[in-house]
Amino acid sequence: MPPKNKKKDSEGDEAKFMRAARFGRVKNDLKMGFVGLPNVGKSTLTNILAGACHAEAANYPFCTIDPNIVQAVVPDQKFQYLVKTWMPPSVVPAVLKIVDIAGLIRGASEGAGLGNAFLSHIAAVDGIYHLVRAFDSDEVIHVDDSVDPIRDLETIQSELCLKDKESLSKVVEKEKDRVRKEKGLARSSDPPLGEIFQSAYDKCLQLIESNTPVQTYEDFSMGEVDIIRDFGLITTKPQIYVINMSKNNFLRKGNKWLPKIQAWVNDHGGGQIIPMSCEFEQELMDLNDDADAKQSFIQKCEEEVKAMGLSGPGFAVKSVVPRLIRAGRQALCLQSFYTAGPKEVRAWTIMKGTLAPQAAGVIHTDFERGFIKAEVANFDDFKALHNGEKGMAKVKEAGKYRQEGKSYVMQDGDIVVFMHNTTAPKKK
Ligand SMILES: Nc1nc2c(ncn2[C@@H]2O[C@H](COP(=O)(O)OP(=O)(O)OP(=O)(O)O)[C@@H](O)[C@H]2O)c(=O)[nH]1
Ligand SMILES: [Mg+2]
Repeated sequence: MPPKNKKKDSEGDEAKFMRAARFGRVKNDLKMGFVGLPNVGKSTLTNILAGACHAEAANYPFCTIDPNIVQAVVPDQKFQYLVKTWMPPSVVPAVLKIVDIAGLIRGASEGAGLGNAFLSHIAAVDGIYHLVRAFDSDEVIHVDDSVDPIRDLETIQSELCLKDKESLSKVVEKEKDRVRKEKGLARSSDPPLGEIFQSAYDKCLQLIESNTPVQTYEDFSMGEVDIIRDFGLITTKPQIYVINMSKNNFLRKGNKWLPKIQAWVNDHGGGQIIPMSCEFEQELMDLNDDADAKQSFIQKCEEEVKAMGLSGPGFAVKSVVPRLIRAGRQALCLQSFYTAGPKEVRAWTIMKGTLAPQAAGVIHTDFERGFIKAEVANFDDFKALHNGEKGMAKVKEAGKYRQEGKSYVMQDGDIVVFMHNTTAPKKK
């Protein structure tokens, strides 16, 4: 049995994602990666998310041999509002980097299929979209011959956990060597390890042996987190379960596997589940250049939903792509701030909790080095006050234009001008 989490019912999604990020890298260009069996739709969905045909998609296992990185534009109404306000010649939205990793199969952790190479590709991403096939199709071969998402979830999760088990055993041997050297003990001795190291190791091993991602465990101490961060485990990465259903199932918001998938995820530490349909999204995307055809496609889908006797806001026919991109960004704890002016409106990506000087450094390292202050307007204040003007005059009049210093923690959607001293000395 894995160690049990203490109950934290009141906790929102935000706090959960922040916790998942405790093991991650602190960077602004973090990547999500698609993980799953061959032929579950990873390349198809990567293409859809990128809005262009960057990755290959074919009915052939192992068609993706090199990891293929795409950039998905982050849907953002605040950004769109600023663009409409300023109408500048240059518009730069935030993007989420997504890696299309080739399919894993049973035994990958021991090198089966294109095994270990793919696992190293997974190690190189910061968060995982775990894509599971729940659609039937005689035309699309399933590597294990039948559609069974629970078996598939088990297969992939076991491979990730087996790989982590291997990493853990290397880590513990290395630590023992270090302690032996430190204490001048013989190579054959089995030295006791530090208390925090041992408890971190024991908890991780218990989780991994029960096929539960380490990331889902909530009650590690800060000391344990610091140690686990150096273990290099795959399952410390935040994971979102994406369920690829048929178009029909997607429209009726039901699939016989979904309750079982939900139960399986709950039994394995919990996590966000996003049901979607590549078939639906692909048909919709193919009509991107023809607004009328797109509208009539949606109408036709809505009629199908009605004909099934289903109605209400839960059955609205709309793309899940924006939600997928937002969820990926949220899982990586990324957020945007904006710079807006007559020449350019731009969204910049930072991690939650970033301080003003480091945010300035995302624009240019000189801005961080010579940081003086940030002039900040909250997006909602700007929208409520600017009265159609392309500038901050009205926001200033209302006393809502703030001067913030070095210790200011950037908030999602800040509109910022950084003041900096260009003659500040370079760091040695
Ligand atoms: N019917 C149906 N076919 C799909 C769906 N999603 C993907 N496919 C088809 O399944 C085949 C494999 O899709 P890919 O996106 O290449 O699969 P993959 O997961 O990237 O596979 P590997 O790269 O081999 O690991 C293609 O022929 C797709 O058109 C779906 O939702 N419904
Ligand atoms: Mg592929």
